[in-house]
Amino acid sequence: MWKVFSYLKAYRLAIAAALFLTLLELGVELLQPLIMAKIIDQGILKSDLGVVKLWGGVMFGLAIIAFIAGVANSFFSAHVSQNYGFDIRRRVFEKVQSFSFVNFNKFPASSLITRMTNDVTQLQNTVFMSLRIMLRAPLLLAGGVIMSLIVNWKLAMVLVVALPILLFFLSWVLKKAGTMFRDVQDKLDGVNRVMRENLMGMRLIKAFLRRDHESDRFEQASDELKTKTVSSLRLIEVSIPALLFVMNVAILLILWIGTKQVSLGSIAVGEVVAIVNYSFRISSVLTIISFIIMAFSRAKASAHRIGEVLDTEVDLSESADTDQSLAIKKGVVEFKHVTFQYPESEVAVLQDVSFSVKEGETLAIMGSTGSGKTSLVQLIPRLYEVNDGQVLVDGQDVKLYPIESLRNGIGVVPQEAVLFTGSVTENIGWGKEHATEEEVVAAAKDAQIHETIEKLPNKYETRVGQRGVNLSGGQKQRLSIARALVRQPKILMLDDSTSALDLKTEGKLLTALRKYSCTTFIITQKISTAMEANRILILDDGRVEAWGTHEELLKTSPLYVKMVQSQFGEEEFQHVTGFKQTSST
Ligand code: TTP
Ligand code: MG
Repeated sequence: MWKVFSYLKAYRLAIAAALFLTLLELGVELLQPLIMAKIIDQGILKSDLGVVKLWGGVMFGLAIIAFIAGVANSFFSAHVSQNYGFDIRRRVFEKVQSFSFVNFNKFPASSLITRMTNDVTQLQNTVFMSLRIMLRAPLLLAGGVIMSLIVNWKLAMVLVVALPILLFFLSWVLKKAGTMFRDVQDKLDGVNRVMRENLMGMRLIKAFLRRDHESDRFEQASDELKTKTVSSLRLIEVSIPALLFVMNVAILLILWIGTKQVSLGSIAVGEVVAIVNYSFRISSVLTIISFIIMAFSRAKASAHRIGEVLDTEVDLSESADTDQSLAIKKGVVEFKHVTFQYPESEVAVLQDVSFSVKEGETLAIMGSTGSGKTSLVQLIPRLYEVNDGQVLVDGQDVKLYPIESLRNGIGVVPQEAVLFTGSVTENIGWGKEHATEEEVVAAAKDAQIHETIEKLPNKYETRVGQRGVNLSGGQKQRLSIARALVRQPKILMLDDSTSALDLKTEGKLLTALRKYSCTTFIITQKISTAMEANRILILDDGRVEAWGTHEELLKTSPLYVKMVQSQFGEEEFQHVTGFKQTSST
């Protein structure tokens, strides 16, 4: 947690300037009652107008100095706190970017968003307040007591006794509120989660008429947040009157003892007035201190939550034996007895998987839903680590590649097309740094989306994603294929990416892909697509049921024959397989 605050180091000078200005302001504030005492005792009581004028002038001058110091302090405080917030946001963002999938499972997206926004703001506000008033409050407290001691140490003893009681109470509140506010931030995560899910699933909610249900869910999360916040604030609210009570008793005591001493002639009226004045200032500071405690407790909770993200160990990093010179040259892929299991799951999703794909060849992967197709291809760009066996690219274990050069050579088209807010060009060009206009158009043409784009209102400059035009499922799929193609990858992975395309468009796409001479993995449910590939891999519940050419599989894989039967009519079946349907079962 302290690491989070240590980023303030970069702003040492500005912080020093802000603190110096605070001290200046504080000095003026502490001198004022002293001057007031002088004006009363030497000016008013002795009817000396000259003294009143002189010290009145000094007080005015000091007030102007304090004003200027205050403005300058605000300037520095704002500078430090805003930059500090900016730094932390950037660091958290970069850290999250480096997360592996396993890391992501630990932090829900909504929680990461709260941490990057609300928690950073809490820290920012606290830093601003610290520089602006936080230091002033404890110093004014201590300074008030010290000045009182200087004015009249006997009378000031009352304050000296009251102070430890106040401090003990304050530290107790600080500790208790810290834990309470951590709960508050967790509840805020909850509210954000419901909100996020709702905004993303708006169409579904409307179609299913689940508005009331969702409203209830939101209300519940929101209510939990309210209850937690109220109970945390109550602690602070109760603490203010308690502190003021102690101080008021002290002031009464000072007045009582002071009056007696004045009548005995052992103390001047101005001195009593000064000490009472200091006591009132201390009282007003206590209210501020309560606010500060609240801010600090919140900041402590937020710093803890941000620290959790920053301290997360990225488990999928490069090891010592990484060969920095390695890069994908051919795109040969081989799986050797690969077994893989998701860290959060109990069972292996892939077991003893072995196969290989030659340079420039296409492998179709088939299998029922949940059989492990997506999991299998995720292992090639090393999004997850295998538990057993090896994944080799160009004959080298993927673990030996620098992650960047490994992933640079791979184009991924995920099962669910993801578009970013921006123009069509930006979305396609996203696949390759500094992609030229021509490269983008060429990729779009090959992905069979060029004609569709030409019909959009602003063609390639049309905005898609949020607040842009909506595209159909198949259009999104083809945009993400174009995004992968623009990379000119050595290995291309299409995860069910042609599912929404009609046969004719799909055929054109597959023909266009041939000229890319990249090793291609096509996950598909369609036999017609699979037949275009050099070989087909059939997965069944995480195991390789069969692997070979279409002709080979017709002889060796009952599962494949079944799929062929179910997808083709009798005549087509005969044409595709070369034998009558009845003879195959
Ligand atoms: P997948 O590999 O996603 O199965 P699939 O791609 O063959 O299925 P589909 O055709 O529907 O796309 O999942 C295999 C198993 O792994 C499944 O039981 C769910 C599980 N799984 C996880 O536990 N975590 C994950 O992140 C993913 C993707 C899958
Ligand atoms: Mg899948």
